[in-house]
Amino acid sequence: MRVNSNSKARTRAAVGLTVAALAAGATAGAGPATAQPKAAPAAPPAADCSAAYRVEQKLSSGTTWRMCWRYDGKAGLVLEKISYQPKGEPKPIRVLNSARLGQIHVPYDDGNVEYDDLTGFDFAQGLMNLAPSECPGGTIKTVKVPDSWNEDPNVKGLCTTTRSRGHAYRMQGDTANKVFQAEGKDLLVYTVNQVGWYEYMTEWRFQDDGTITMNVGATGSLSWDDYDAGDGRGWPIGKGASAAKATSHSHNAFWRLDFALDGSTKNTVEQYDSTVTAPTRGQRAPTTRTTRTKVTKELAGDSKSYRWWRVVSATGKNKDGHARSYEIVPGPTTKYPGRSYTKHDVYVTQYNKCELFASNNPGNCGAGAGKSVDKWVNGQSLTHPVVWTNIGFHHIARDEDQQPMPVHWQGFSIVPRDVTAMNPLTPAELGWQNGHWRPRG
Ligand SMILES: [Cu+2]
Repeated sequence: MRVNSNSKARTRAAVGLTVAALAAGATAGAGPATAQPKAAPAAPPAADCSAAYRVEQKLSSGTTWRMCWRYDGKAGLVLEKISYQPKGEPKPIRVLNSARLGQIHVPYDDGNVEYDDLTGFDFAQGLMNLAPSECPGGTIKTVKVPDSWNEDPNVKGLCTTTRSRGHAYRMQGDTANKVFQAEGKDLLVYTVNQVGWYEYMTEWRFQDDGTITMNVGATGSLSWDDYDAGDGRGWPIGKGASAAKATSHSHNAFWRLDFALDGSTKNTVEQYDSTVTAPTRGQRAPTTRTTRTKVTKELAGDSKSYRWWRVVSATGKNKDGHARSYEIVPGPTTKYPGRSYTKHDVYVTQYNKCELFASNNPGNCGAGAGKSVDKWVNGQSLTHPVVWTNIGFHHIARDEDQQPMPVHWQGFSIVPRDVTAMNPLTPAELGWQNGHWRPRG
């Protein structure tokens, strides 16, 4: 996108037309698609929402993901009551109450403009119709867009499908004369939202091993209004040395995760740091020592080498008796130091239903509460932690960005740590190899 205020109206009009044209071409009267009823009949309903708003997928490797979805007039797709049930677990394990984008903040390098796409630029209203070929093997659900620009607010805009991700594991068995290997399967849930010239793909990937990966992909076109930046603030993308220069900019994407491990929001947060020291006398190699710090108060955290965080269940333990947890694994990021709310990689705030967007939050969360996530980190004790992640991408355009612009991705994962007592995809023959073991016979 990226339009100055003069051209905003023009751009928005073009967007509206596109959506209307597509909506007109969509099948009339197509109701919401039903969820894929693949769960084992004995499984209790984990997601208490009506069928139209339920996503339930049993992957071929035996893992079932369940969740509810809704569509927010600013955040777009919101996934709720997300649970994970690998084979061998008697009931679904709740992971998250709510998972959603928390903002996409886009400042331009020339200092002329910056956008809060979710709360300031109608991200949600830009939901795009998806062609069946964009959701191979899956189901496209109809989404009613709040405050739609179109006469018909219904958009065939939510794809749920499955995808292979290559090896889940491989092991040359010493105890059996065979190779143990399996292909990993993912449930994918995604939408495409047009904002000005850009199209953002919001993708949620639920792996059969319990990992959840959330990514924003930016595609569409470079803004047609920003082709004049020299002085190291842009990159030539047309013919020759005097070509138009596309202005560089950042996409700072935030996610907001409201954890509810084992159904309880009283989770705790821990930070781990490791220190490597040179060998002392008599040691052959450097030593590495890892320490845990309990995060009991709100946090503005900085990623660094040898540092990680996890959210720990208040109640649930796996069959080994270890507390269930999910580890936060950030993807590559370029942290933008230009705004107070982009200065840190991870924020943990005490739950407040008004605190929904990392910047330009529309709600008034109380006197002096401020409009951005950094302001909400003010020393409260954490009894119901909400995790915010900030993943930045500095986009210096290149010739290949025309045309269309290839998708550039940014995101992170949450990875189970001790949610199950073993690899949830362990084949039955290896189920005894938990902890200290040695080959039998
Ligand atoms: Cu960009």
